[in-house]
Amino acid sequence: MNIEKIKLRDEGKVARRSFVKALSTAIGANIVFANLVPKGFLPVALAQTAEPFSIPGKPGLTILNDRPVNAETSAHLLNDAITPASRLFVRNNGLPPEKVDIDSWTLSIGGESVVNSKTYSIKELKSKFENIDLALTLECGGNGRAEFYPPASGNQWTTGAVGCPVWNGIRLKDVLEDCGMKDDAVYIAYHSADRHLSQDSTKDAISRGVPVWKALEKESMIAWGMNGEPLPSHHGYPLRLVCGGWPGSTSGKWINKIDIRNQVHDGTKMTGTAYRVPKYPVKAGATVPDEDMEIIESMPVKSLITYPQSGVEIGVKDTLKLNGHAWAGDLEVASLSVSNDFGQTWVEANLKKPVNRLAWQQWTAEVSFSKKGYYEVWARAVDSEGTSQPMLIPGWNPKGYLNNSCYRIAVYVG
Ligand SMILES: Nc1nc2c(c(=O)[nH]1)N[C@H]1C(S)=C(S)[C@@H](COP(=O)(O)O)O[C@H]1N2
Ligand SMILES: [Mo]
Repeated sequence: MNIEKIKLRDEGKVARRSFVKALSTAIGANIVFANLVPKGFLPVALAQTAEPFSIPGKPGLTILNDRPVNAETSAHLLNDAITPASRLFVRNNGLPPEKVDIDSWTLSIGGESVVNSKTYSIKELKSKFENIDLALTLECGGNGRAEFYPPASGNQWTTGAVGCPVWNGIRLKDVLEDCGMKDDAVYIAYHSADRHLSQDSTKDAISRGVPVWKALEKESMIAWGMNGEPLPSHHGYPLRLVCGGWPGSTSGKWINKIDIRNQVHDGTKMTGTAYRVPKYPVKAGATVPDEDMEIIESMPVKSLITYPQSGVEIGVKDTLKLNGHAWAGDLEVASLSVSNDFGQTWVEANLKKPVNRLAWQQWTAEVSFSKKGYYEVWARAVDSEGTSQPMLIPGWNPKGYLNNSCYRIAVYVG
């Protein structure tokens, strides 16, 4: 099913009524609130065309690219509160290091604003600094990109470039303080052992970072483990950063150097349209001047329905039990609501507190239906500052970042 074609056809050529009729036929059920479906809005039953392949250690993940390796996870496979390694999305910009020797691996701290440059072995990092375990949400800045129109180049992530494992490691802060930071320090930059796709050794695959204030938060980590096991090779073995709530690209994998910088880091994928968005809303398809773009920091509020799987069938008298996760970048999620009538009415879900700051939160809800037919259940989270997920695609931007529109599942009642 070519989603783009359906959207285009709907935009003008085909009368609205026949569009809804065609959709009902394609779904094989009556769309109960068909008159409420916004123009160009595709019922989720048709939008789901994921074809699962498999990669070692990642059964059921959907592969978007094999060079570099990129794979995402269907929502129903993300049902665990703590994401197992086997179900965490993979986002590689280059070619991961092939032969890694954990005993000889080192992490050097340098840069213009370091007081004492130091180099640590992993053994030293483990013994010298307090070991911590934190559940931290990791989401790719491009998660949801597939829904933007005009389309943005890059991996066509749907909703599965997110997860929340428990990371095992130390505080980045402790290591930075052990070396000392000069007063003019503004940014932390990572350098890694993966190679640029071109294999040109003078180029980095990616080299990003975070402002000093984020690096010094007690949840910003240097991790060697995930869920009590050494990091899997795809996820940065033997050492990575984890900056929970920020674009996944700030969580450098295979790191061997951290620079304390006296300026905003200008490494690969820090400039231009990479991980940057317009400072103000722009028209879809617009060309945005470079000086009007800004670096993405905290990710926006978002949620998933991880049970049941989209397409579930139930009886008219049945109550549908739902559950999922919600997260809000640097903030906490304050509430989550579900709707079965395209957002006309909402029912508040039971929402748990995060196990620790910057971990996604679990929710449960119950929904019932009065008539048979095709329904959609939508979930909408609101963060602690009162900002809600939008129901439709939010602000278009050149690289298709930050799509946090409501997640929805198809439900057949009959
Ligand atoms: N060295 C290095 N670090 C990296 C990347 C990479 O390609 N190379 N990809 C980044 C991006 S864009 C994301 S979204 C996360 C993905 O982490 P994961 O593959 O462990 O899920 O890692 C980030 N860290
Ligand atoms: Mo990413």
